[in-house]
Amino acid sequence: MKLLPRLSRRTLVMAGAVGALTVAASAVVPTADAQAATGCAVTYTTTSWAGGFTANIAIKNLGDAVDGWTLGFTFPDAGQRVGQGWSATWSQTGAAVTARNVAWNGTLATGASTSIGFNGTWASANPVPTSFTLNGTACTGTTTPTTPPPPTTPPPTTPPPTTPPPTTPPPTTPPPGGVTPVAINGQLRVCGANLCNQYGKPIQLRGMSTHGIQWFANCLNDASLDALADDWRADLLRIAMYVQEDGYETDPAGFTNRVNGLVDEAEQRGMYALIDFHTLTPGDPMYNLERAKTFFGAVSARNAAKKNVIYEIANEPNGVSWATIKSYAEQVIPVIRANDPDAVVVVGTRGWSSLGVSDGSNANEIINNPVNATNVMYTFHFYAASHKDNYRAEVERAAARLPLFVTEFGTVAYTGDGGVDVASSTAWIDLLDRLKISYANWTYSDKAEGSAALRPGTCASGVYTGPNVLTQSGALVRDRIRTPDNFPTA
Ligand code: IDC
Repeated sequence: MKLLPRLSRRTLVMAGAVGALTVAASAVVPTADAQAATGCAVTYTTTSWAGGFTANIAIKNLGDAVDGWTLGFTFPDAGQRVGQGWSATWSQTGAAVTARNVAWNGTLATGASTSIGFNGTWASANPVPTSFTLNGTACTGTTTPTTPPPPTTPPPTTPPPTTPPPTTPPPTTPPPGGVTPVAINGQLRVCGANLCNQYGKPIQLRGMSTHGIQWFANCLNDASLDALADDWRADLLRIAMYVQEDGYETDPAGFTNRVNGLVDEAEQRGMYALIDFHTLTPGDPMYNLERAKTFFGAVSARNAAKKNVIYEIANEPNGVSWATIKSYAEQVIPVIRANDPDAVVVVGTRGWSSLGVSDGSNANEIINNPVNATNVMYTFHFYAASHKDNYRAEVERAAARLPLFVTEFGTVAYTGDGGVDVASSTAWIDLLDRLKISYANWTYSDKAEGSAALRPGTCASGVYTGPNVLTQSGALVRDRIRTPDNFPTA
């Protein structure tokens, strides 16, 4: 008979809205040698805001290797609910919550850890759960207060897991070929005027932009993101976080968490996540400089270890000079680099990210005076019914000198509404394909406007594939996105 030492360690940290709890336990092994040793350590960290919270949970297996696990805990308050979760299958009955492994994290060797989490809601109070079980074994201990973490975001959590290795099936149906865009391409970097993958080969990412996440969160859930990854075979999810218009400025911690949750959702499906600081009105990015530093400091610290994150620091500067945009970029980029030195950063351009063309200028102002930083790309946006040959000509000319990223385009007019211009949209996408310029289409939402890919009512219905879902714009863009990728590995 073998007795494992009883571990008894638990720390509880509460500082403002940030809470963390560590629970460790190891069970006594019964006499039979065949009986597996069990034990677990759980760290539960939350960040909350009015009515909502994000929980990040690190699970460490202290027993024998397991193949398949279930984590159980009980919410202390009856009003706490699990919402959108990641890296596990979540369910809740009354106050009891269970999280079951997904395909790629079911096997946990002795000493191995995995990280899961969810966004939740609370009604009257949001206390941290204090006891956990793993495959039925209780993880219990005593509370020892520790020094509270600094009161700023991001939460001091273990980041959720990195992308599963290519041999492990992702939690959703794998795309044809079996491996995801992130699994193949890994950490991206700028090489010359291109975006290159981990093999140093130029690639093009094709995907969709959300609408404003303050308005169309209901279009962003497991089913819709599965459809984007599997049915659309998208490489990229752009997360459009407006700063004004009821966006980030109204709830910085809450929006930061929502963005992080979507980064994880993209990662689980092997898609890149483009974090869009969606400034629009006012057009001077300096108006939001301090907010940008706070936000990008938080998301870059939290996501530094991930390979799927690209930072877009200003959606559409307008009414300002290139010199002002460049100065903004040179103040925000160091904040990102301090945490995440190797991530690609995309910088907005003059005239609503038109490379200056909509202001009567052109890309020379950037070519002659580029941002003083490496691993940087420049934003170009177009709306096909409004922006045509002269814009295409400038993109083709500039692409020889500048790494360009079309972080947003519409098939319709610049208002985001009206009819699809099929001829101009086709000419644009053909050009982007030929030049290997990455793109995201506005929008993966069901707003009643011409640019939306989903028909009104789709997100309430919960069905994202099949004949009754796509608008004319959605059908055109999906047909272009879902063709096989060309991701060279040698
Ligand atoms: C539009 C949306 C529309 C919303 C409006 C104001 O389509 O539903 O009411 O913003 O927030 C952009 C912007 C993008 C615009 C889009 C269409 O980046 O926010 O979205 N557009 O007007 N630049 C050029 C066009």
